[in-house]
Amino acid sequence: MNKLTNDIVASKLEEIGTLLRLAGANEFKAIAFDRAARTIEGLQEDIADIIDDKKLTSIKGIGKSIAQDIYTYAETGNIPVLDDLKDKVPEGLIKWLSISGLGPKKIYKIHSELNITEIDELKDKCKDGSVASLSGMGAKSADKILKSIEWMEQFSERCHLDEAMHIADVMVESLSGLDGVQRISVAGSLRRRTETIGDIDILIAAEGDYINSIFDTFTSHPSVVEILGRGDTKSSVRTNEGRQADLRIVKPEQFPAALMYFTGSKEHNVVMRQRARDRNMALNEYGLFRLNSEGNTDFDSPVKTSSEKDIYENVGLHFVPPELREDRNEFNWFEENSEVNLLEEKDIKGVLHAHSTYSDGKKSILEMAEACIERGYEYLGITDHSRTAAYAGGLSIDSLKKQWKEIDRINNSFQKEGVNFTVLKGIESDILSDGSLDYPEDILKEFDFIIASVHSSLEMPADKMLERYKRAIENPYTSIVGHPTGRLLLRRDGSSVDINKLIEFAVEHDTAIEINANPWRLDLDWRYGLKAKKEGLMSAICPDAHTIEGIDDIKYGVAIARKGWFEKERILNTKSAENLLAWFKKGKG
Ligand code: DGT
Ligand code: CA
Ligand code: CA
Ligand code: ZN
Repeated sequence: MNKLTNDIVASKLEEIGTLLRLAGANEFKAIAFDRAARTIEGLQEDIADIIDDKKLTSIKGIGKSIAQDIYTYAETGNIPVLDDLKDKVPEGLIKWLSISGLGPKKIYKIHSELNITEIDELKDKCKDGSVASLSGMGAKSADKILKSIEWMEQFSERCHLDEAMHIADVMVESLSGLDGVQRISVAGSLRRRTETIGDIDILIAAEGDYINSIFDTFTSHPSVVEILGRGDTKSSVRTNEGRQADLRIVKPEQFPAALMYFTGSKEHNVVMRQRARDRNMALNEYGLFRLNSEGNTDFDSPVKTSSEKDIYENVGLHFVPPELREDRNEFNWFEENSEVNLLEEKDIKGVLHAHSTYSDGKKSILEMAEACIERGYEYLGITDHSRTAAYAGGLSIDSLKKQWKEIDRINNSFQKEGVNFTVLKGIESDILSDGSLDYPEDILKEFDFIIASVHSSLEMPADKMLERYKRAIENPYTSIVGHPTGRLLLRRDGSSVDINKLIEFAVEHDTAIEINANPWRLDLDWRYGLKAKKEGLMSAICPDAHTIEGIDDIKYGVAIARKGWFEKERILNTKSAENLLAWFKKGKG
């Protein structure tokens, strides 16, 4: 089996603790496993070495029996007590753990006294008063459980990036001006800008009496419908959108380490802790500390750090932007390089991929253009749907010609008024099943640029889909491939086309692949960023706007581009209109 790490062993022990409670075992027994898990997680030494030396019982908090479990695990890859528990605890009960406010002890009580295992049964028993009548429960608890289940069913557990960013903005806005708030930041997956978000994490540095009043403001915020927990350092709430938000408050001197810890990712943190250990230091959520002569964390000997940058420098790295903290290539890169010239929102000069009332957009070309001007952009590439996309009002050749005339008129009047703005003639052409584009060549050659997208037969086999894309990319009139997988996040998977091959082929043919900035798509996926960087893939941040507000989705696209290591230079719509048109022409040459 793979080498045991401290984190793996700790998580197994934690699982045993939880399952013991679900099985109704003695609470002290469960606590012993929790404590052992926490001890091992915080250990400076590698558990594998301690196992080799047979020294587990010399660690405080690890008794003979748990030590034996770990030795068995190291030898066989199994822990009998865990396997027994998995057999014993009904699978339905495990799902109850995701009902907020319902811990394993209560779950066992309800399960054993009412003899139920499924969430649906639990719902019924909450409604008919059975849960309320159990000792220690009451009507209020039953109600709370019912409400949590309803939340769970109404909303998926994760949400889109735009929703999370919006909730966090509102919260941070209401907290940042409070007395005693010395520093504030979002953390977690939101700060790392992953495409979907589980819960929202906010971190504040504050001291003394301020802490309580900051938590008061947080838990009584108008958007809060339920307080999930309130402690001395952490409070959790549910917002009226059905989302969970966690606020943690730490001492100002702990803020940099806490921010790093709660930003994650877990994988990034694991490597950071190891790098600290390799340099005779210990890194945890409280700070960076020296080790004492026994090799343990010396909490009296902190390494002074006033920012995340300081912590990174202490472990031999330049500052790693939060978006890149996924344990992909960041450690290699930031050992050598002080930065990546990551794309920024202000670099975006124009809008590509927008729909108008000619197809399924809600606004006219002029209205969309004026909204772009208001936002400081220099051009708008209109890309309505092509004729095969009848369901989306795809354009016949006649409508196209009408549209081109209208665009010419708009551009002329801008020029006359001295407005530095250009509407580009584009199309989002369907890629037909055989890979061809949706108009004859004499029409295709008239566009300034073409986005080629798959909207039908997404489920065709991967190799056929790749061939289909290859035909489209080979077509000299294709400038940009649209939303390459066609996925809708949290709703449906996209096609199974081999994105690595698609990237290679696109680069070979001077074709870009868009980052569709709609928060339901965010497609190209950022996980292909390193491949794209290696090949030199060009991309564009495309809002796929159907409304004026849709234009502002560009910010999510920029977030994902940063997460995918895209520099400004590889994003087409950072170019001036003139340079952009020249790039589009190059592909046709
Ligand atoms: P999410 O909420 O599922 O979208 O993802 P995150 O990354 O926000 O995860 P969350 O909210 O559970 O925790 C926030 C951060 O806290 C996470 O990115 C890393 C850190 N963290 C939480 N639990 C652990 C842990 O058990 N070990 C380590 N090393 N870090 C943790
Ligand atoms: Ca989170
Ligand atoms: Ca959290
Ligand atoms: Zn499309």
